[in-house]
Amino acid sequence: MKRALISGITGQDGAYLAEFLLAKGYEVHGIKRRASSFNTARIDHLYQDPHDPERRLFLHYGDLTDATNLIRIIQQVQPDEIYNLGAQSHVQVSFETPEYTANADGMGTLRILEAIRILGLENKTRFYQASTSELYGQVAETPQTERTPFHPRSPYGVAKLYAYWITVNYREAYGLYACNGILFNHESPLRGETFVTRKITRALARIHLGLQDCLYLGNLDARRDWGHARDYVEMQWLMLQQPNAEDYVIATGVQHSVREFVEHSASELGITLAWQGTGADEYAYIATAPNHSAVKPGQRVVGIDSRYYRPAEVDTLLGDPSKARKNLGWTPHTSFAELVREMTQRDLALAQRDALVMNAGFNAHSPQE
Ligand code: NDP
Ligand code: GDR
Repeated sequence: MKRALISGITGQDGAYLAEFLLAKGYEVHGIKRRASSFNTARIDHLYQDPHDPERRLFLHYGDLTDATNLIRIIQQVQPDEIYNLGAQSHVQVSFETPEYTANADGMGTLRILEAIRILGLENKTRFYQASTSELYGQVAETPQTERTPFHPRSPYGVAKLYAYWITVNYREAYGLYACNGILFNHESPLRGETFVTRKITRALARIHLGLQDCLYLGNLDARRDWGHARDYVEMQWLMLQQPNAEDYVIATGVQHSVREFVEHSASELGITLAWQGTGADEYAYIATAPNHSAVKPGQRVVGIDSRYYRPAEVDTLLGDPSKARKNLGWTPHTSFAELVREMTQRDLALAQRDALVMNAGFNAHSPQE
């Protein structure tokens, strides 16, 4: 039985990857952080009774900023594969916590690679690094490939640039099977609520049911290549099953703006929007809505809040996944329309649950970004 260790198992990708590897028959170990409240909601459905002798999912307390802890976990687990998905992964937050982001996202990667060496696991353990299209930042060419030069635009992007190169360096210097998946944005119903796609689907569902008044966003014209996380974790695994370690771009090759995402999600709820104004004064109001909706024509439901503008923005990203298609036979299964539909419908179901709870007289307050 193969053994995998996942840092960031409690995150979006960690949850999909753990499920994927368990289905493939792996024994799966994950690193979770100590938090003041439960933080395993995304993997609770995979939970197995710790007393079950057949169980194949194990969680270890740990942190990418703690080398001693990483060495101990890796020594104990002796993994065949390590997936380094753990990170402070929010680009805007990285401007507010740049040193921590560098420590967890940059140095954290080095700590795992060094642990593999210290423990003499160079010939046993394969390493996957969660690299990102944020490396391209101010893009030098479109679409972006494995050969496009990097120009990151945030402390997050710069920390991930270090992680990218240290992964390449350990491959070249010590012969480690170590590779970078340069993944473009990927989303799902498990996406963190403060990333733009989930923020949109969650807010529009709540507005539709009368649980929220308005959705405030930043740059509506940012363009991204959005895929589904479920499709992308398959690729993370495939990259570690090859004869040679190589780096791959993972993307759909299709791009949309934040504004288009808003419009698609609204239309999933039967709502059409109309836009007025420009720049920071732009807003969207209801053009048409179904009779059962809490919103009415003319009502403003999307506005701009300059808090969500970034000190340096990545305006456009579009990936070319030809190498992954050719060498690994990988293609994404989920279209943009299907992704928006799945996310919107899931958030509508969650909002309906909150509405039921509130109508029954209970408190159902939900944090709003
Ligand atoms: P999430 O933010 O959903 O998950 C991040 C995970 O990392 C969580 O489990 C989090 O724990 C954990 N984590 C954060 N800080 C630390 C730390 N110091 N030590 C240990 N664990 C930590 O991210 P995604 O699942 O979306 O992304 C997975 C990886 O892929 C990340 O590295 C991200 O940067 C990268 N990436 C993501 C893309 C995307 O579009 N989703 C695209 C390209 C790259 P907790 O639950 O306790 O917060
Ligand atoms: P990103 O994702 O920065 O691409 O990083 P995010 O969803 O945060 O932003 C995408 C684009 O939308 C614009 N935007 C807003 N973003 C947020 N979060 N909130 C808003 O209100 C808002 N309004 C407009 C942003 O300016 C940006 O242009 C994600 C993360 O998962 C990274 O970890 C990963 O490496 C990259 O994707 C690829």
